Amino acid sequence: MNQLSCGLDLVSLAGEWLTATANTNMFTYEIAPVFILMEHVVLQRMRELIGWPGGAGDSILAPGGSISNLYAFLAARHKMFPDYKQRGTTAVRGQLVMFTSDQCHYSVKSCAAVCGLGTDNCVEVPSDARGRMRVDELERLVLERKARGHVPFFVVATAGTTVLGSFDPIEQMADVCRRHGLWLHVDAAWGGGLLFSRRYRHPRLTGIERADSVTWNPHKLMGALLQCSTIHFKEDGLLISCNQMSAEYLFMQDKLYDVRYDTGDKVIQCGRHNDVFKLWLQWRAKGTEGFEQLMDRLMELTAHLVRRIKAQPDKFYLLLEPEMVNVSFWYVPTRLRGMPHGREREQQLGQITPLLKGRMMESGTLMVGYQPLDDRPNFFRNIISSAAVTESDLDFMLAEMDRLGHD
Ligand code: ABU
Repeated sequence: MNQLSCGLDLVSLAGEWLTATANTNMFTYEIAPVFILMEHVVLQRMRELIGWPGGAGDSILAPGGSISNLYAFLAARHKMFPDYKQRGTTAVRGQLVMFTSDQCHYSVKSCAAVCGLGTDNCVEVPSDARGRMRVDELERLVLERKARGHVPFFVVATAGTTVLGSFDPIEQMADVCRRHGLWLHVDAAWGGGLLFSRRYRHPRLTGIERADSVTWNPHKLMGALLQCSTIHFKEDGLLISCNQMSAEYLFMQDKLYDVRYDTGDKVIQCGRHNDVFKLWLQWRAKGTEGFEQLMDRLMELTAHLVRRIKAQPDKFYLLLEPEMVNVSFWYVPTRLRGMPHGREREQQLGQITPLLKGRMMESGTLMVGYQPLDDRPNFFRNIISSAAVTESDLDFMLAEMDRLGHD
């Protein structure tokens, strides 16, 4: 219950074993022909699920969601300033600025730090009480930066925020991006799996097909073994044009085969781990319907936990109705049960939360993540992303928290 990536999918495990046995790199077709073709098939199918007609576009598997977000940043900058690759900062007149919500994953801000913008130029747009970006504020802040002579270029929507599991309003953000000529990236590292679910995809991911790029991590909600992260681009050809260095010892153009199957020059890494086989195998075993059932099941389990929390209002306090499988709550020990809920009680609950987590770890029975957020002191963030979790596990979890924390 502690991290976004939990559990063990046995088919994916089998894929990982075979991957290790083959022990090959993914940078050229000649040393990984079948795996490269699997990447083509799997990534095209994922682009179809995003909603790009016929699965058009281009994608790559990257070492984690943070690097996937970085690839999106680099492609967006390359699209707007194709000379940046050769000329560096002199290719840009004015200060580049990017926008994301104050609930985004920290890797988004890190793009600004590592790519020379500086974190002051990663504008954090305020979110509403449910953790969703306020689009009116996005537009106001874009206009404000433009008025200062800055150059907005990159907007990140989060589809499934790390703490609350909230979804930014992609459709409205896409409208703002269109009005101002900005690249829209959707960080769906966490929430992307819901694209499989006809029941839960909308309204959470409505408008994702309007994005220029999408991060989506199968190692999270879909249960693929770590690591398995993907980045998708609507425009084909951008990845290679942005990142290509044409190393002559590896990416010779006069090879026996169609060298477009050499994927290594699309990325800033050289060596690339085979992260596709376990996902391909898992998808073959489960089918698209199987992934849909998994998503629906995780959401049903979440609803069960929310019902159980609400049924015990003296012991548990739900912070908000979840949009995804993140359930945010406080455990209330006996001595605070008669106290009216307010700032003072929240402060005390915030102090109790890490102590209770410590007791969980010492007893060895469970772990549930916690964190403060904005003006809310430490609260629990329970994650249901393992297919092995059952209703009785969730009932046990609440009972165990009460056993360990009631005093
Ligand atoms: N990359 C986000 C993972 C954070 C978590 O598991 O809580």
